[in-house]
Amino acid sequence: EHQLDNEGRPPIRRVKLKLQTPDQLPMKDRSHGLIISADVAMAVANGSPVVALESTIYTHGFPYPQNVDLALDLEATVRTLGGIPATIGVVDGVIRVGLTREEIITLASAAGKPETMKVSRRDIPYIVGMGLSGKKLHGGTTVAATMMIARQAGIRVFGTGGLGGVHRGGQDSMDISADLTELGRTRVAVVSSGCKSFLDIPRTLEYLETQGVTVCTFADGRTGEVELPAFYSRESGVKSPLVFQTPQQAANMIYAGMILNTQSGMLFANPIPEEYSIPKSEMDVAIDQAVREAAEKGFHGHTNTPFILSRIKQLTEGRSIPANRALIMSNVAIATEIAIELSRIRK
Ligand code: PSU
Ligand code: MN
Repeated sequence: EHQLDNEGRPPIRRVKLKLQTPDQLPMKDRSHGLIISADVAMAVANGSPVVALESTIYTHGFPYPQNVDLALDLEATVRTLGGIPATIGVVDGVIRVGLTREEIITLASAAGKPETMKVSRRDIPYIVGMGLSGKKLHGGTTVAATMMIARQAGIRVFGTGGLGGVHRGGQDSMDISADLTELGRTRVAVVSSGCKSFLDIPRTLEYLETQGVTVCTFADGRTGEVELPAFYSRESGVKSPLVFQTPQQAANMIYAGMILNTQSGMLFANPIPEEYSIPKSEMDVAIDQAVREAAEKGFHGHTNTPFILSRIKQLTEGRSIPANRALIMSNVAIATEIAIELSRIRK
């Protein structure tokens, strides 16, 4: 009874499956949890160069009101260079892509309040679900959460300061940032200054390699061995696995990931501008002291990083704040150039 095809095989039966995946939820349901600004939605639809920006640096990094200045300066940098900024964060329990000036001020002025959340991937269902339940919280999104949301919004390039990593002693504590697994599973290109050297940089690179993440440092004309930058320092003592010389090369790597349909993220490391860099030897002294004090005083788990960061800030006598600002500005500028090149390649 079967009708066989030319090669004697039974015909393929086409079954219509009715799946209820989140993507197929009616728009009205989706807009409860995630709102994309008209600017950004239009730019993504047109293939214009959009740059995602995170917000944990405003809620849990810089104090108010410097965080507002920084947020607005970063957006202005993207615009001046010809891109469209998309600052991502959670305001009143709703994820927003392309925060308005008012929303940026709302979020930034919630910095330091105990109810303001640092939102990583794991926290997204909580903060949005609680919002739907009537408890409307504000939250700054980490690199991991910002990547995940950027991907859903169709944004491919993201500029930030530093990345989370494997903490020193992470082989025992298992304190490994969700930023690293996110880079393994979410196809967004992140421009950062590498990761901070109070983390375990060699193990962070090993972990990223296992996760299949392309890690490539901007050499900007330098030849010979190029090290992965370590946030405040241009050098880390650890060789960068790969190197690129122009934003166009980075854009072509992103494009290659698209046409080959790889699902992994990429990390483009951009060293801090020379004039703001703090030499590794100097940073090592401050970091070793801060890490030692943290152990002596019993700062473990989630209290470890805040303690170390504030001690480093004191020990570097405030040089770390302008350095932090300068490196983020530089990363966001390169991210914009990469987004512009990508937009050209795709047209
Ligand atoms: N590194 C910094 N400053 C920061 C962060 C990292 O120098 O503010 C933030 C970023 O948002 C990053 C997050 O994604 O911390 C990582 O946190 P955790 O290690 O808890 O995943
Ligand atoms: Mn952690």
